[in-house]
Amino acid sequence: GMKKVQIKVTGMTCAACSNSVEGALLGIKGVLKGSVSLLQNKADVLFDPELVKEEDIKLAIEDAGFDAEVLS
Ligand code: 9UX
Repeated sequence: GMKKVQIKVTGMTCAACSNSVEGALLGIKGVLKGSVSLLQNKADVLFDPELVKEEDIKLAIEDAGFDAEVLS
């Protein structure tokens, strides 16, 4: 089944930042949905745990240039 994870994302200062995080999330094989809140410094991600791990999602956000911490 699918899993959800909430990730704290820091370093986003504008809507283009949150859009690029969202693009990075949606570019990961195994991520079905990714919505990023600039104001709440959060990303909600729906993913297939058979294809991708929470840690990989965190690393993809960091590769996009932001700090990320898995919350749940
Ligand atoms: Mo504009 Mo957001 O450079 O980094 S995309 S502040």
